[in-house]
Amino acid sequence: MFSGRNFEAPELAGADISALRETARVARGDVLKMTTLATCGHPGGSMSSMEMYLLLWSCANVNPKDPWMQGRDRIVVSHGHTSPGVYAVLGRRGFFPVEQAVAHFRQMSSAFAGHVERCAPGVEWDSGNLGQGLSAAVGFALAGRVKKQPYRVFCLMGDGEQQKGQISEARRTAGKFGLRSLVAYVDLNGLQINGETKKVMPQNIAEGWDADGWHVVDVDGHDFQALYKATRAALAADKPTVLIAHTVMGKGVPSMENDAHWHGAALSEDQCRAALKELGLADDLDEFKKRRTGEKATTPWEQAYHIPPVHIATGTPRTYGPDVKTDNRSAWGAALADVANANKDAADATPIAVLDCDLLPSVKTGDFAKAMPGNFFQIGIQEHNTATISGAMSVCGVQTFFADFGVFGIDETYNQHRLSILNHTRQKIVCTHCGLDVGEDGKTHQCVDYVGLFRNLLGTELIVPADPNQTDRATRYIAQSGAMSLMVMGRSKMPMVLAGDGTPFFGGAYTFRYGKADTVRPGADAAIIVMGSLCNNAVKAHETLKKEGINAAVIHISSPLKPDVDAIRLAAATGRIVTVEDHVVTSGLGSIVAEVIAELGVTCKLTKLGVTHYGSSGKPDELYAEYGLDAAGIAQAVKKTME
Ligand SMILES: Cc1ncc(C[n+]2csc(CCOP(=O)(O)OP(=O)(O)O)c2C)c(N)n1
Repeated sequence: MFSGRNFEAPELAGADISALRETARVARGDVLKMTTLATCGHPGGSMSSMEMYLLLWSCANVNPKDPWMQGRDRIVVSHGHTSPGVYAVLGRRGFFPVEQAVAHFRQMSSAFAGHVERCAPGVEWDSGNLGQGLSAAVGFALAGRVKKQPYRVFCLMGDGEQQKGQISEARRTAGKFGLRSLVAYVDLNGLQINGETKKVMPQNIAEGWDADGWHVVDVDGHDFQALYKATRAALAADKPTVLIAHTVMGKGVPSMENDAHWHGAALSEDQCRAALKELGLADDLDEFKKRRTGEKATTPWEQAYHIPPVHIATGTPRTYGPDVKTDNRSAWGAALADVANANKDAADATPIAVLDCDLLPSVKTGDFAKAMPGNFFQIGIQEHNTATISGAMSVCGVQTFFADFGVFGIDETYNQHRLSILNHTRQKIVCTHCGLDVGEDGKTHQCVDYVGLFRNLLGTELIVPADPNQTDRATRYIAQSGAMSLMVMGRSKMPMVLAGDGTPFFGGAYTFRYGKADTVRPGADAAIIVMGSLCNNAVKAHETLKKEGINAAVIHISSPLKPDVDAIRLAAATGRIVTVEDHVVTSGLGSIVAEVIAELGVTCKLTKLGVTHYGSSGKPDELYAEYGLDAAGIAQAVKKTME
């Protein structure tokens, strides 16, 4: 029996250390062969992190035969460019046949991508966008807390990577929440792409971790016993621990050691053969060369992301009456609290968590925090970190909501969301204060590009509700959805959108269906296609036009990324469409409608109303008037299309 299983024994047995050393030697050969065959990749850091990888995937509670085992320890590799080292170790530990990784590293259709991806069994988080892995590890640890699962989380990083600010956000978060189950490793090889880390950007690595409330322990990163004992002690500590692992880039092949060139360059074939000799390994490069071209690379594990299904009761929708004036964000906060109360005592309910960045009163998550105080996490003004944490929590089966203002929760954190969708996460990003509707805060706070940005994130859902009634129902929809979702709303209070008979259009028995447009007013002369809280202005424009004998339909699109093609076809049949959005006119609803019309091959005149230049401070209604997004402007645009 291997002595280090689950870090239970006080130390590793001598025979196990010998076996680990032998595996490390062979795995270094794998690293060299895979990078040489691919003619690219990152052997240097792969070889300096080798002992840490091997120790963790040998001693942690993971199961190569069941990589997605419930309650497993999570090992997050943040410096994802060291993928050759990760694949070599995972292969040697039996997560998959190592030969597949050696033969097909970085090859089209292979599971063994240039930077680690979750489609390779054993990999927990796609990474390589440096600085995000510790936040993911914090997310895994918080999810373990919420789910009451006592697994441990290990996070490995580079030393150059420590220059990223997001790491300090994650450190503070782990310190604040006392994440004792979390152990971090910094591969201190002293080198990065441009040479010595201390010259590229001087940094006080140990002091930074210490200041943020971590135990800091120096360790020889190539000494299995030292790493084992330090990790074991870390797991028993009263706060999170970082091991500063002193290592050598290119370790194991003297001609590569301590040379930044090998950070991201492959050996030539001749150099590789010589290095294999230095490592005392057989030269089987030609065999793998044949395999690389002779067999097709595949990703047999692609579907195996194993996020548990969602079980959430959505409660009873609220209806805000015709005389009520309120804002979408209050409706979202109330519906969220309803969902929390409907699930908090249900044993089989998917756990819910809410993350806030110091904006609780404005983003209306206070009632949730009262209903489920243990599931509410105040992360402070650390949006990059929060965005990644929410994604990571969601892949552990926690329905996680990240509520923020649009400019911070969408614009500021775009790359974090991008990495989240690549990681098949399903968190809910809920952003208030979007559009010109943020008004007096001015252009720095007017998030007017949310559709444009999220159009790029393939597979995400985006909902822009028209009024508080639709917001209520959309909130309940995203609460039980398995997709990564963004819900966008403004800031202002508004009256409800009413049907022709004066009842709330989106209230009562109205059911929100993602991708379904709502015809708020029928009309055959023209169609106003509107998104979000400008719906009321569109209805007013409809009424003005009616008095002048023009019957313009009002169609509300709340799901611009899944446009309702049938509704747009009917709108186009009127011959004139005016799109209306509190969003940059070049990348939002109008562009999407234009695309649908072109793809349908129908003929129709299209006028796009939206944000054409950055706004100023002002009351939302004044701003809307300036851009022609008020009722008068919309009516005017419809009339113009009819000239
Ligand atoms: C956010 C981000 N910026 C830049 C890069 C490009 N990049 C890849 S590796 C690297 C250097 C990393 O140095 P270190 O963490 O010391 O890793 P090592 O050189 O030890 O492998 C850089 C700048 C990146 N992947 N992510």
